[in-house]
Amino acid sequence: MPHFLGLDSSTQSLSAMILDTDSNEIIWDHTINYGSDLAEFNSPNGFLHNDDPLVKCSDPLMWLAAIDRLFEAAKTASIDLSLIEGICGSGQQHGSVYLNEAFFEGISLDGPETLAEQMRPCLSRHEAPIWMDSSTSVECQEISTAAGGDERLVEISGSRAIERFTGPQIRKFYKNNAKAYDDTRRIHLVSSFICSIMSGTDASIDFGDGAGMNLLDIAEGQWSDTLVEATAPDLKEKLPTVVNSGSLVSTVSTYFVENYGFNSHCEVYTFSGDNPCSLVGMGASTPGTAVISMGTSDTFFAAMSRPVTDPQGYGHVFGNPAGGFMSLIAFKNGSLAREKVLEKFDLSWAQFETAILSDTAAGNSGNMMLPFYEPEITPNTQTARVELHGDAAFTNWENASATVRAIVEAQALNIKIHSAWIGETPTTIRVTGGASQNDGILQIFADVFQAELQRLAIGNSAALGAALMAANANGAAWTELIAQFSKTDPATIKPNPTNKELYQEMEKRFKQFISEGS
Ligand code: XUL
Repeated sequence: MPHFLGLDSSTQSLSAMILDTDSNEIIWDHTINYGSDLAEFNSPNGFLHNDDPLVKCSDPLMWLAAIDRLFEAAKTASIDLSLIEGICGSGQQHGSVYLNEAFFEGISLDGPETLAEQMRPCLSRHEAPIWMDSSTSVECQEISTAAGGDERLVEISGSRAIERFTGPQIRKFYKNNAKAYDDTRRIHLVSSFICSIMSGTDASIDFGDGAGMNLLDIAEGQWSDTLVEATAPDLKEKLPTVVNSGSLVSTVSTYFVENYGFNSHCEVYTFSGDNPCSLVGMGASTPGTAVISMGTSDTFFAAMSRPVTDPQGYGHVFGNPAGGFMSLIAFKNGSLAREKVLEKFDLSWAQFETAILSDTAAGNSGNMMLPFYEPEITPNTQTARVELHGDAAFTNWENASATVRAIVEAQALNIKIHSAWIGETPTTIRVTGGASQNDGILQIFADVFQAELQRLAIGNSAALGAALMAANANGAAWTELIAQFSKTDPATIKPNPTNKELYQEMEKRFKQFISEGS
């Protein structure tokens, strides 16, 4: 009975999923929440308070304390970790960990102390900037200028310079703290840092997560000299090597054998980012099926048969852990904006659903909204833009049901418009995240995209994807793994073909509203 472990070190928690590929069962699915389980790190939402709202950093020692806490919980639950044959993992993308010379010895983890205690002296920077940080606009500009412009950056790395991406974050650290930058000998992503810990070695970065750094030449699969030089001096020697996701790193660190009973033969494979892992876990690693993740922010991602880039510069190209490439587009105004409408009219989620399914019809009688409660990243609006266009009751905020439909129609149209550059219209969309439980929201997305919407039967697609990557690296075939574990809920949402033209017309009007105010 071979067991495989997938870890997901995400913004707010660390999760583990253990699969048995003989019985096709999930043996253990457990989460350590940073805010509630590790309150001593003062990070209720996974990051440290900063007076500057643009700055978002986490304590990397908290991520390590969570690993010890997780395997303690496995012991308590009598989970036999010696049955695990392979480990892979997922990390929140873009975040970076800065390590000094001591790291190369310290990573063997042969001391008696906890992971956090052993790694503390190896940090050259005590905070790790994470993907929520958007304080690097100046550095993005500088990198873009030095590298020959945004178009060139997109051509090389698959993305223009993006505030949350690792390269601009590294440049900011180098500019603000040259001495600590100089003392830094290794810069890891969250994924490659946690992989280093699990393997007790200085692990590589994979193409999936590496592409979210503004440093990788995605066609060559190598760090780009142009981008590395445009970012910070002597950076290349501080970066790990870059390899395929799921490559063999080594056997598990003796720390886990001695403290938690792992088998010394258990293998560790190169980790990836949470979105690439989720692509696999959602069973969407081949083109034709896209994924929309409806969380705090919404993301759209899909496997690509060839690496097309977004001419408008909003979308990104990352490596697909199952081979080839994937697209990813992030939209800041997801659940956050939907909740604003809910609160404004004091509705429950059940009423929100009824407003769509029973009280209003496709097209919303001509009423439309611009739904950007926070400055949006796709499209780039420098300020919040909430605008109502339509009849008097609607524009005076007197029609709750029409406003509910308006925000969801606007979000669906916005995602459709800004994912069109991928050029592969999905016939099936798999949905995940809190809002994907709402049939009203899903019906609008099905109609706008004219695609069938499916929910995954298992939550936490990133940890699942990581466990599947471990099983695949150990020899199991993708098709079988996905058929066994990435099962969808039989209740799918089908598009209504009579709404197709209506939404095509709305798409044109929506584009016009966006461009009018910008
Ligand atoms: C993707 C992104 C987020 C993080 C957090 O570009 O920034 O989805 O990976 O999970």
